[in-house]
Amino acid sequence: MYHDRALAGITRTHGAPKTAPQHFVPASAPALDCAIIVPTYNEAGNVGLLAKALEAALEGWAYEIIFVDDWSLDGTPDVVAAMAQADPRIRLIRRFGRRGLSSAVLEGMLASVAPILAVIDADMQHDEKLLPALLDAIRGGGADVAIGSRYCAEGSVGNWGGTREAGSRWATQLAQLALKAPLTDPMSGFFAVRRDVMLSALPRMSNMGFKVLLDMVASLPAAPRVAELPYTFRNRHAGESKLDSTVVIDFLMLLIDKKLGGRVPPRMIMFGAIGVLGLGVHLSVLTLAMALGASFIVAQTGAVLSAIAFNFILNNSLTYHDKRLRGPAMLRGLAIFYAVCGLGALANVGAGSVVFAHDHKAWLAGIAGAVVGSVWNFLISSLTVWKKK
Ligand SMILES: Nc1nc2c(ncn2[C@@H]2O[C@H](COP(=O)(O)OP(=O)(O)OP(=O)(O)O)[C@@H](O)[C@H]2O)c(=O)[nH]1
Ligand SMILES: [Mg+2]
Repeated sequence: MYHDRALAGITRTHGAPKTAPQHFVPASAPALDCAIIVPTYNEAGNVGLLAKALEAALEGWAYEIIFVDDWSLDGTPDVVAAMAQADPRIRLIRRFGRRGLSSAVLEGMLASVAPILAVIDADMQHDEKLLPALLDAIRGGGADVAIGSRYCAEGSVGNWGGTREAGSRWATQLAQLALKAPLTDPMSGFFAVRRDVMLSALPRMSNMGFKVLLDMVASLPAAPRVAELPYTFRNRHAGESKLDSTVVIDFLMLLIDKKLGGRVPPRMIMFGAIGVLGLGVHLSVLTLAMALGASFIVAQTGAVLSAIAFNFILNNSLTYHDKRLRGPAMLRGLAIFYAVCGLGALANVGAGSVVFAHDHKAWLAGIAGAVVGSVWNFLISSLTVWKKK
């Protein structure tokens, strides 16, 4: 029998056997106290230093370090593989054709049977000397989640620029919207969690973007007992940051997903919001073209074509930034998007006509047509234009 109810639930959903073999007799003491999950993308210059620092910090703990690498091309997997050959406590998971910090961390966690799971960045920005205190907070039974915080007590973001610090504080405030209990640093990438607690959050996690702690805590069935311990964020040791402007989009989509309880895909909300902006573009082009003396047919055609192109460009760089089309693929995508939206307009008129025939309310028929057309555009374009990955 599985003793872990959350795991048993997940296993059943995916059709695995309901009972485990009975003949295995577990050793009295667990072989592992904890697993340290390290997501990596092009961190060849950091992983060796981190492994050494973790070895020193975790003296006395039975641990494993799981590096989860998304096919780095700078040699990171080779460095980790060499370390894993020399030290059986080090493991490597490689993922091909995929990127994503949150999903990498989760897959690393799921690959371990250790009762406590911790996460630390590869670039030495997190103070590994805090790890024993984080792990102890959980092992002692006082906390379900223990977080290294830059914003509590004497914690600090180190020498960040003003803009990044302001952005992080703003996001931290906004993140509270999705949480049942406030956290001083919900955006922290440095934390430890009891394995069964993580598993109980898993079915409701959005699993997207950079913010795995926020996603996990917001997905727990009940507010967890949290320990927040201060540390000072250090400068990246080697390599480049993977943070770019798209993390803001991912963050907003994560918040939307949490606030709506996962009922409406956040991409659909984003697609709809861009559609509303597109309406503004449509009306502006129409007005301008008519003011310049164009006939209605010409002005309206120009407005439709511009609004569709506007929607395509914004959706390509925001809603689907993780599947962004570039170069010739982008032109091909735009052509398909025009075709999808053309059919969407037919669906719009068809649905509107049905409602109008039934109700004779033009505004209701107009809204019904627009909703059907927009949902069509979203669903079909996600299956045709931005389908890969
Ligand atoms: N597996 C995997 N790891 C990633 C991915 N993106 C980032 N990482 C790792 O996640 C950790 C955090 O990424 P960073 O780029 O350091 O992000 P950050 O610390 O918020 O930003 P900086 O302060 O600029 O370093 C690092 O260990 C990265 O190598 C990814 O797509 N897949
Ligand atoms: Mg970093």
